[in-house]
This record gives sequence, structure tokens and C-alpha cells, in this order.
Amino acid sequence: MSDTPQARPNDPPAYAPPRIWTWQQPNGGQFASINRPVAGSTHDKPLPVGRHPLQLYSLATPNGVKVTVLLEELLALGHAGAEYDAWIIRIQNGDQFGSGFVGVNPNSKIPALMDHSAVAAGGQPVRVFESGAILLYLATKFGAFLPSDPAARTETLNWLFWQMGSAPYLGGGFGHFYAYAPHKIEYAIDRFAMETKRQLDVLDRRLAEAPYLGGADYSIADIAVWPWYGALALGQLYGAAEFLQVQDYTHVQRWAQAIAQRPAVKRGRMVNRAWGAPEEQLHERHAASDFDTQTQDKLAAPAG
Ligand SMILES: N[C@@H](CCC(=O)N[C@@H](CS)C(=O)NCC(=O)O)C(=O)O
Repeated sequence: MSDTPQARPNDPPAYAPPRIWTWQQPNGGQFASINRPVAGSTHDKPLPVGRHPLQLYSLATPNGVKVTVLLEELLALGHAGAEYDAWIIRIQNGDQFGSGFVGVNPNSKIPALMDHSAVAAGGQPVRVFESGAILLYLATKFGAFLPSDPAARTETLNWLFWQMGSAPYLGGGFGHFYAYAPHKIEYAIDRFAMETKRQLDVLDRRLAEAPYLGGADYSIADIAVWPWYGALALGQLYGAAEFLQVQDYTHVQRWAQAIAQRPAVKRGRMVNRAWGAPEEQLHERHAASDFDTQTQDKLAAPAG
């Protein structure tokens, strides 16, 4: 038997990587205009600061939605200190490379949070980046959606960090090659479809034994996982529901549908959203009343 991999009928023309990689732009991919091989800011642009201690700079992608859902859940629980200003960062326009944003997140990715709570007492604002770090920061600050019992807390953190490690295979792997790449590459789609289905099965088996990922209670683990795997199960991600046969993951289906019904989740999904139905787009959020008065359908309606 030969060790040489066999070409498959759908393989693209062979590509031999050069000795040294160089940046050839554009590469034709959906995100070609924002992908760069270097970090740092490209332009000077301070970030706006509103009147609440919590300032969120984000967009309603799955990673952004995690944070707005948690903030809306905290407010629904009565934590008035979770009031926040949410500013839109349009990543397709390169806002994440502005100097102000890079100051909050040197990794140039949404979501990013500044907590100015300590400033009034002479302290420094706190920057928080990486959605998992933001969820943990807010859950700890308000003492909610993260159990205090050590075993339940550990199980919740297991699933929170599972999401951080797993979703790049779903988004950057499966979603990229199935929905966004300029060419359909069978090898890549096969590899990441297999991994995505395995991950759905991991979740399905966990949700067969407990109502929520952390156990008995809804927590930041569910809030982190739902915008990716819940959306996928509900047919809202990459148009891939049939391809991946998501209806077969019955426990994930039950969990995804229950979370989708939560009023705070419905609100959180609207914040910093700049696509889809106008009534579901709240580009910026500065007060709870904005959901009633500032969505795109309301702003576009003629006065009178
Ligand atoms: N691990 C990060 C991932 C954040 C992330 O990938 N954000 C994307 C949008 S979902 C982004 O800002 N992309 C802009 C870019 O890559 O330039 C997190 O969980 O916060």
C-alpha cells in the first residue's frame, strides 16, 4: 500500500505551499477585507462612552450575543447595576482595528467590555475581553448564573470552557468552509462536519442527563453555548440544519427551544444587530426602553 494520500474526485487543484508564506490579498474569502497577519490598530478612533458604568463594544454575532443575553438576564433578575450602553462595532468595516477598541481588546475581536464602576471612587476602569472572561466577570460581579457550590460551579465552568475550545471548530472550521470559503473543499467540509456532529452529540448526551449544561440551573455555560449550538440546532446558522440533520439531537432541541423562549434571550439577540428583520435590530442600546423605541423599524417610520 502506498503512503501517498489518494486524490478524491472533488479535490481542488494541488497546492504546494511556498517555503515562506506571504500575504497575498485579496484571497477571495468572505472576510478577506478584514483578515490581516498582524495585530495592532490601523487608525485612531476613540471609543464612545455612555452614562452607565458598563460599556459594551460589540456586534450581535454568536460571540457578541452571549454578553447581551447575560446582561439582559441580570437586569431581568433585578440587578440594576447591570444597566449598560452597547455600542456597535462593525467588524466588516474594520472598527475592531480602531485605537480605542484595540485598547480594550488587543486581539481586535468583539465582544469587549469596559467597567467604569470603580472610577467614581478614584479607581481605574477595568477592561474585559474574550466572551468567556466577560461572562465569568459579570457572573462573579453580580453573583448570578454561576453556582457557588464548588461541584456545580466546576461543572458550569467545564461547559463554559468547552464552548471556548469547541466553537472555533464550528465557526472557523465548519461554518467557514461550508458557507463562506470561495471554493467548496470536500476534505475541509467533511472534517469539520464530522467534528461539529460529534460536538452536537457531546451536548446531546449531557442534556439527556441534566436540564442545563451545568446541571439543574440555567447558567453562563448555557448562555455561552446557546448562541452557537442552539442557533445551529434551530436552523439559524449557516443554512446547515438539513446537512447536519440537527433534528436528530433531541435533547439539544429541547434545550435550544426552551432558551430561545426566554424574554432576556429575545432581547439580547437584538442588541448590536445590524441585519435581519428591522424590528429585531437595535443597533445601540442605552436604556431598557430602547427596545420599544429605537429598533430599526421604529427609526425608519415616518414621524406623525
Ligand atoms: N474567542 C473570542 C472570539 C471572538 C470573535 O471571534 N469575534 C469575531 C466576531 S464573532 C470578531 O470580532 N471578528 C473580527 C475579526 O476577526 O477581525 C471570544 O469568545 O470573545
